Amino acid sequence: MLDLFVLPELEESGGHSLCPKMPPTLAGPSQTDTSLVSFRHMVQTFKHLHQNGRFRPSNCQAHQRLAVIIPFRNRKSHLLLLLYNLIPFLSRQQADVTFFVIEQLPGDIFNKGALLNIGYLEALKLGQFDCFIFHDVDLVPLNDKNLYRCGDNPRHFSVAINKFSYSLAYKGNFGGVVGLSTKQYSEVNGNSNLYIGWGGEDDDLLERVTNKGYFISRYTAELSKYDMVNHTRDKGNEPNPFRVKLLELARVRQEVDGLNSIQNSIHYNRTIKDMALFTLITVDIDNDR
Ligand code: UDH
Repeated sequence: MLDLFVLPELEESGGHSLCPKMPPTLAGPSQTDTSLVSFRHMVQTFKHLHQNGRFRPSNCQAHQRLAVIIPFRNRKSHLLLLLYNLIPFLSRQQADVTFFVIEQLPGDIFNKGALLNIGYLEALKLGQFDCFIFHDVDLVPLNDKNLYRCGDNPRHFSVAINKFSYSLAYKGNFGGVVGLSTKQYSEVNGNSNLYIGWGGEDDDLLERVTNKGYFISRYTAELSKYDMVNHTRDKGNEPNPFRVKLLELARVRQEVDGLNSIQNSIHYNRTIKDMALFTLITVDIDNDR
């Protein structure tokens, strides 16, 4: 049955004209809304928006079709908080957005790079997207002028996180929340599938992006503020001892490790479920294929 699950067809403009480049509905700086909500409450709250996690403006056509890809395991409270804040944030941005939560089942070590690749590949089987936003579950944006859109170069959105005193964690940081057009992500061959456990996959992606001649776009720190939810290190995502060695050969591996090799480098089964606010892709990964 699962393979019959397809997102509702994208009607093109539906007679609407393009939304303004700068949405008039933006509010600027905000604080994280920490109200404790359930999924049921959220589905009620946002019921005027579309099904299957697809939201779009009612009176104009968005500039881009966004897929937000959220890597996930055992962080339900973070996911609730993120969606409760991100849905209104993106509505104010007049975004056309579909959320995909890519959940790795317990068992093997967390493999964030592979989850992002699976999210990208599965999303494109279900719908058409111009722009992919890869979004850690624990980062809540604090200024809706931080426009979630793709451009000529990949964009790093989460520049100024409270945990790092609202400045870049380190020069060359390309983790947390990043956006690449569908074409850019394909061109860089996605993420590496080989970073098993915490660390390194984001630095590897930066190598891939710069190796293809792109540079990283960033808005100002003022616009790019985020709250990171406090958490301890997750079981099953311990630091990867091989991450530095892997990174040294990032550019050498780029053409043979990524979107084009996922079937060969890991073994995975996936199931897909419509959760109303988002599409849940559950993945059982065996890293030692
Ligand atoms: N993630 C999960 N579940 C996991 C591991 C990772 O959902 O078990 C996802 C989630 O989207 C998270 C992202 O992967 O936001 C990145 O993982 P992370 O939050 O562990 O990475 P980060 O570098 O934190 O943000 C590292 C551990 C910090 C320990 C701090 C102790 N003081």
